[in-house]
Order: sequence, then structure tokens, then C-alpha cells
Amino acid sequence: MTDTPLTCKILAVPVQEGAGRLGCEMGPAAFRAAGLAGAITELGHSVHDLGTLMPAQPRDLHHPNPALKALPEVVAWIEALTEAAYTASADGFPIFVGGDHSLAAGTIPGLARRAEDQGRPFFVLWLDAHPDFHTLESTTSGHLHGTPVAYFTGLKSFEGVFPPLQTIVDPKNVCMMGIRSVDAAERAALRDTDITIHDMRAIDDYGIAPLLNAFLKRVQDANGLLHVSFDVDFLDPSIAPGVGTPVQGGPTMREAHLLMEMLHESGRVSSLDLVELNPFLDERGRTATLMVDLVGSLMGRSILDRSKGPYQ
Ligand code: Z70
Ligand code: MN
Ligand code: MN
Ligand code: MN
Repeated sequence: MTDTPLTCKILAVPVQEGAGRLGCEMGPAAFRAAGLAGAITELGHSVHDLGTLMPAQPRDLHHPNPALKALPEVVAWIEALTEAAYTASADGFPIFVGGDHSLAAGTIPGLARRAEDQGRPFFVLWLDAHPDFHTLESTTSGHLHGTPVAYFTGLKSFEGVFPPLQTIVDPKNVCMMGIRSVDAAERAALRDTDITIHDMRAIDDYGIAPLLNAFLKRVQDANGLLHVSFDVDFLDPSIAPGVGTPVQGGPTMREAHLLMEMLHESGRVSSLDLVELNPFLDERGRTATLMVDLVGSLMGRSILDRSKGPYQ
């Protein structure tokens, strides 16, 4: 258990070109309005606002898959994000506030490169209804937010199109939870990876806690750094309606808080993506407010004082 105060560095990333619906670019504003910074400082941490990222200059890019949407624009965001994530992770605890999930195609390679510099194994916890494991060839929607995991785990499809990866994330170090919407091509491709995938079936069968504990033990044993990539559509849409691609049958508020509390207690989390909040589709800010509450749990809020350990 760690209660060391953190220096959180919040970077706003209003990318929405990777998603099929407009509105994610308002994500950072909604997180701000819902009190993200205050929820963190209230717990004794400090917050540095890194402001709003701008994408690089889009270049002419072509790919044989005609379905691909906004390829030059998304690649321009990824270029800027990779650099920004690398720089921001030199010290402190970076929080990347999106924006759609194509953001993770920039943050994760930048963070992985930093971890490699520091000689630390790098792990990713992917919280999402979707595995986002399409290649540039396999996506039929063409929405690039459906591709980041295939890219940062080093699939060849992206070579010469997305920025070259300085550090590939070992698929064995990636754990997905909450998965319940998988396209046929993703399902086939996931059979051939070493990614740990806990779909909703597994969560129903075993519960969040033992599945997460097993992964956290691996991170602990390796003295690893852990990045959490939190897609809001991980949550059940009955509690989190403000997303572009809601999928029924997701984790409850209680499961999500438990998960965040356990992550806090592990002391292993070193960076965070908050993505796919779509304030256009939210109901009176309830999704943004819930997400801020969940960040509070990740940052150390607990119902009772647990400093003497659990269940004393
Ligand atoms: C679908 C596609 C997706 C996030 C939706 C959905 C992908 N597999 N990713 N929301 N974050 O369009 O490729
Ligand atoms: Mn989509
Ligand atoms: Mn996603
Ligand atoms: Mn998703």
C-alpha cells in the first residue's frame, strides 16, 4: 500500500477523428467541469496542468483500405502524443485526458520508451468493452480508435503508415478487462496473441478481484510500471451513457470502484488514459462525474480508513 503524494500532470488531448461520432473533443472540458483536478488535490496530491496538446502537421498518407477514416489527422495526433507522453513521463504521474482511444496509439509507445530508458518492464491494463485490436487491413468501420492495441504490440500492418515504434509493448504484459464487443477479424487475431483477455464471461465467472490480483502480482514480481488505459465504454451504459459506442452488460459502479481501489493499493500505476467520454451524449454530466469519482478511488479515496489493512 502506498500513500505517497503524487505529482499528477494532466494533458488535455481533444482528438476525435479516430471515433465514428463527434463529441470526444469536448472530453477534456467535461472532465475539467466535473472537477478532475480538485478530486485529485483533495486527496493530498498535486496537479500540474500541462494544457492542451496540438497535433503535428498532417502529411499526405495513403493506404489501400478505402474504409480508413482521417488517417493523416490521426497519425498527426499520434506523432505529437508519443513525444508528449515520453516527455511528460520523465517524472510525476501523467494523466492523458481524451479524446477518443486512438490517443493510446501515442501515449503507450511514448510511455513504453520511457520505461525502457529506466530499465523497467512496462505493463498495460486495458479497460474497455472493445479490444481495439484491428489492423489497418482488418477494420471495416475504418475508425482508427479500433486499432491502437494491434499497433503498440508491434503488428506489421502499421509499418510505414503509423510512426515507427521505438519500443514495442510485449503482448504478455497487456491485460484486457471488460471485453464484450469483438469483431470477427479481431476474434481471429486475438487467438494468436499472448495478451491476457478477461471478457465479461470471465468477470462473471471469477469476479474482478482475483483476475486483477493475478495480473498485479505479475507486475509486482517484475517490478514493473503499469499504465491504465480507461475507455469509458468499459462501464455499463446504464451508469455511463456518455460514450459513442455503448455496449450492454458491462461492469457495475461497484466493480469499477473496487478495481480502482485495488489499483491504488497496488502502488504500481504510473500513468493513466481517460478516453472516449462524449459529453454530447452524456446525461447531465453523470458520466463525467462518475469518471472523476473513479479517478478518486484510483488516487486513494476509500470509504473507511484502511491504513491498518483491510477488514480489521
Ligand atoms: C469497433 C470498430 C471501438 C472504441 C469503439 C469498435 C471500436 N470494433 N473502440 N470504441 N474505443 O469500429 O472497429
Ligand atoms: Mn467505432
Ligand atoms: Mn477503446
Ligand atoms: Mn471501447
